[in-house]
Amino acid sequence: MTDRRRFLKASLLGTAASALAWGGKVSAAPASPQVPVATGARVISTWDFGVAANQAAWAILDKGGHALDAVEAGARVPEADLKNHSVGRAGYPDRDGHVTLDASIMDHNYNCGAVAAIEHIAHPISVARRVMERTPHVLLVGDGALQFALEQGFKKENLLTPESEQAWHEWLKTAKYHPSINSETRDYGRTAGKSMGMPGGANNHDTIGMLAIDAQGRMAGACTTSGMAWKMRGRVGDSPIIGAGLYVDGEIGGATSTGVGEEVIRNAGSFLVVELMRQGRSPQEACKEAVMRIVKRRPEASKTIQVGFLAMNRAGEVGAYAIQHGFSYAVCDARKQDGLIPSQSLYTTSYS
Ligand code: SD4
Repeated sequence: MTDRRRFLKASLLGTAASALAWGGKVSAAPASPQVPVATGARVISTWDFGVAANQAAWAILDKGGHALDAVEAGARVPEADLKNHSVGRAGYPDRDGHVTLDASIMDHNYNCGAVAAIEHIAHPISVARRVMERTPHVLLVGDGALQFALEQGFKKENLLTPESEQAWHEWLKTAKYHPSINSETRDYGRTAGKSMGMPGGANNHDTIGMLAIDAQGRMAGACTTSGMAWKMRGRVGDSPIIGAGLYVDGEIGGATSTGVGEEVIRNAGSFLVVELMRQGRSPQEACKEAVMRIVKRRPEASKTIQVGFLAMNRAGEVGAYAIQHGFSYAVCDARKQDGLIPSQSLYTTSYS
């Protein structure tokens, strides 16, 4: 029996069992559109650093590997990159100088795991996977997440590099928290970083969100970040919140987000994108609608913040949309391994 047939059978049995248990009727879920399953593997990621991440994921997908292994391997690339100050090791710290990381991972069968505000561990995505596979829980935070990681054999290290520490000291001179829109160092970036006194106008946010579909049609997603630079101690963004920064439904597709996490959490953003796809929207239409809900609810705030969504349905169709110009995403499949695409956005010119 294929994975999908086994899953369908299990969920039908599960639904029937719970209906019997409480003696009531199960209200019908909205009908899923008949989206055909993709015929080949594909992986997509947020931002330009997604190109390298995709290549690591592709090395697994190309050999017929599992989408879950692919997104984990891909997400580890920016986590290890010392030049990347928004993910993993060398991530910019909070306003008190602590590097705290958030990550989540999800497969096509609603299995998911996450860690939030974890310190001293360079690969939170792999800890998130262990939470998923080796605990009865979905989310571990702070010291508890660290304790679990150490028990699992992860290495404790200092994640604050001299460069990040210097950037933090620069920031302390004004100590103003104004999330910038995009990274200046990105191909499609802008210059807001400079106003924060960061060396070279370095960015204060950019998360990697990845979605993959493998040769067997299984989907998985991963999301990992150091969150907003100079955030309050203990602040957690959307990235480790299943349904906000990441959501995967093997029947429909997946979505992930980048940008100001508070706005994404308020709108259960990635879950919303997947539900819109369930109702028949294309990934592109679903991402646009999710962005427009944020804009509609907070029209003034949305002029100065960035939020971007990236989605792929189980047919392998891809879409993205952002509030501000400058968001990009990388697509990799058998035809092309290094594609980088500028996302459509509401505003096409800069506000800053
Ligand atoms: C957060 N969404 O912590 C993350 C940050 C981010 O692009 O995506 N930046 O809110």
